[in-house]
Amino acid sequence: MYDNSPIVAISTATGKGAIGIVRISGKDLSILMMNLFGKKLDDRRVYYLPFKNTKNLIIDKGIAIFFKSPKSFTGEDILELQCHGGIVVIHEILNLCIDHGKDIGVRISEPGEFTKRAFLNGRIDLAQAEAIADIIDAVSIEASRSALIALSGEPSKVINKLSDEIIKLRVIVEANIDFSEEDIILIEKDKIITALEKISQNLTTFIEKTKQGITLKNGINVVIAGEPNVGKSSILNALSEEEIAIVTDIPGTTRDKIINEISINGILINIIDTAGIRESNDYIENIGIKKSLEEIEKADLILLIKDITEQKKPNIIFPNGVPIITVLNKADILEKKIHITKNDELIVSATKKIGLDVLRKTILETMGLNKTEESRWISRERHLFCLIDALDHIKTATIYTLEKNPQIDLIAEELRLSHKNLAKITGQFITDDILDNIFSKFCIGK
Ligand SMILES: Nc1nc2c(ncn2[C@@H]2O[C@H](COP(=O)(O)OP(=O)(O)OP(=O)(O)O)[C@@H](O)[C@H]2O)c(=O)[nH]1
Ligand SMILES: [Mg+2]
Repeated sequence: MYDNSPIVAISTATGKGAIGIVRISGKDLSILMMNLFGKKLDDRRVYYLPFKNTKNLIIDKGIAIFFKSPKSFTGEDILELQCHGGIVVIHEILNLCIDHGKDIGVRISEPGEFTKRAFLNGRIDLAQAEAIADIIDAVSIEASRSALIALSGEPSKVINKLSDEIIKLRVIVEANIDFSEEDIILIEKDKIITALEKISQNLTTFIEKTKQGITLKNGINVVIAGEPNVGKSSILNALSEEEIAIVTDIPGTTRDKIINEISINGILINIIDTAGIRESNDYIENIGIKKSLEEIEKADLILLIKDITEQKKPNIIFPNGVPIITVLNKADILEKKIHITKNDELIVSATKKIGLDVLRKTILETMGLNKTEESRWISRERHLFCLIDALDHIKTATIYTLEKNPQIDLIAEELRLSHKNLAKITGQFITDDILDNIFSKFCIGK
């Protein structure tokens, strides 16, 4: 049970602004409206009214809009007051809402409480609620667009479809619990295996999309690595279209890691330039090299830069599973016209700005984000963990089904657990502490 007393909050950002919005949500706001305006406002009508405090002093004049339950964001009555955006004014409006709302127990909302109510009242599911925070937190235009797709409920539709498939299969499996083992082997085994494989495939595809969605949310960490003097900092500068890092012909110029955020096709990329890796006796340079190796370990993608005129095999151990794009720099010296070698190495010139578009495109392609897909949505690690668990249970169910004498109750239990994990994403199955954890990260007033 949650405390469902009426809540109020300033919904606009802190600080001075042209307008400020105070929002109140509660089961029934009739008494509050009577206290504030001496009348009940009609649903979804725009009013221009004085906002008076309990001593009848006009604090401001502004717009009031009432959204009647259940057709409102929270599913409760909502009253929205738009006033001038002065810091003092807006706080006074907040206070007068609390004073006028004493009779019905109006209190200041907790972070994310409006959205939490929208979820608890069935206006949106949990994945959609999270998408609202993701729109607010979006770090790139693509992240914001994809969060909007998540808010529209597209990923939830896929999850619900997958859940339906699992439930259907559970019904088939459980219908066999009363039969003998031989019966199931004869009648249903192939059907169950086919259905499990299909669900497994669909889950795997969904997991891939979710990984991309997480990348969209967080941005891609691209680490530029290689030997000293190959042009790593020059590539950082060229991709940033700004002279950020110091470039000299002295090997060992860069020591500290240098991070810059760029956008490729609206997607956030954190480019990290690091110290060139080599055997060195220089104390400071060695600290830089250690930092480089740490960054390489954490990278989503590595750009391995080589000097095209003196290609050496760099003495770097790269982590497993992290994609690497090999870039042969200083192509202008050789006057090469091609952009990609037989070994998929990109040929560029940082100083002459040759091959940079191909490099940008390859970065997105390698991360699976090259196409502007209509159905790309933002995602969270929480969803990924639930999906991986859901897939694990389907795999275990498959192993049980393939056994010589399958135990129906074990298969049914695995299907139940798989479904439960999917239900966690949309919030049909969720514990209070997980909910609190999700909504506590929202801003106040949302
Ligand atoms: N001709 C040519 N020279 C380049 C190119 N890119 C970089 N250079 C030169 O190569 C030298 C080293 O460039 P940096 O960008 O500092 O190389 P780095 O890999 O960051 O070097 P460290 O920080 O020492 O590891 C500089 O003199 C650059 O001007 C290129 O595309 N063509
Ligand atoms: Mg450098």
